Amino acid sequence: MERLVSGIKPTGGLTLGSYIGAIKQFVELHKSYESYIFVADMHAITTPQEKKELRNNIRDMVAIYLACGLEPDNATIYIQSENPYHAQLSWILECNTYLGELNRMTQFKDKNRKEGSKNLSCGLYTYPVLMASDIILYDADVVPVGEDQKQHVELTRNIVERFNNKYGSTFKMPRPIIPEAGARIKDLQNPKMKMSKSDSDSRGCILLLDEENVIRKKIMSAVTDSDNKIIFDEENKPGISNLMMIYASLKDIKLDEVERKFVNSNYGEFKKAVADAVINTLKPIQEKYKEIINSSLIDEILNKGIEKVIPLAKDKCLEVQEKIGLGR
Ligand code: AQP
Repeated sequence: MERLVSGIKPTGGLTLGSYIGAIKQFVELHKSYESYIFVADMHAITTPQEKKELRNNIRDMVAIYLACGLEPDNATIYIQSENPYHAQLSWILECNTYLGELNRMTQFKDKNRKEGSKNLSCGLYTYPVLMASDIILYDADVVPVGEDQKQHVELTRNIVERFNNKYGSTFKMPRPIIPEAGARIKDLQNPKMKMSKSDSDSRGCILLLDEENVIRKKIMSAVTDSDNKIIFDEENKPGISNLMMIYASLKDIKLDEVERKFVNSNYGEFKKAVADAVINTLKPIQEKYKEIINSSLIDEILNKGIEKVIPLAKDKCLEVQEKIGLGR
């Protein structure tokens, strides 16, 4: 059975973007692969985090994974920082990555442009290498991610190729899995920008735990053009195209089917259908989340998860260190 590895940063309330781009795929795929899904808390601290909030967000993330449908019998769920081999391998990989490669990472360039380099940590610059470590430490075959992470998986593939050429076959070559609809869900108020936990205006971002009336209000006031035709055209109609992506993904249908279904509808009617689809998806998740968040299940699953991954990661790291000549 092939292996799947992926994770999400616990940097705040999870968005509908992360659900559609990542979690929905984890849930759909996790029974067909040997799956390792982690909480990427070391990635979270690449930007400043408040201690108590970070702890809560880590726990929340596990509850959300479970509430969305990940079954612990089919997926190993763990916290990244509890396995020291992620950082150990990351350092070795950093020493086998070129500055030029990191300079080309568009996500860092975008943040740098927005926030100015003096506020950015070195960790934010090198985190794509930690991500490579997260993936190849477990010999992952596939990595389900949203479009914004594709470049980082490409970097991982370059690192694997270079390392294997230099030291002999060591790591598996991973491949990204990117959803057909919903690879990049946009902010509802600024549909040229990605819907994001930390960067989005709260009116433009649907959180998985938002109440029904809040979700409805955000979708009904989503920015659109005035043409009133439900046609997919990301360039000229980014707002309506984004809502179509959301609808197509949640209903598991193609974009042309969405066009056909709403050919006689106006924007108000279509937005109502999108809001219904989002609410129908999120309501059962929210109910399950409430059952799980204060239960002992979370710690039980995390204990089991970390026990399973540490020996795997240790073996890989020792193999790498031996090939390089580190230690005795
Ligand atoms: N808007 C999105 N559309 C599609 N996929 C998305 N993902 C995130 N936002 C969207 C995918 O979700 C996974 C986890 O992302 P993450 O939280 O680890 O990192 P991120 O992409 O940086 O998410 P945010 O919300 O933008 O977090 P902050 O604001 O803290 O930086 C990834 O697979 C991502 O592609």
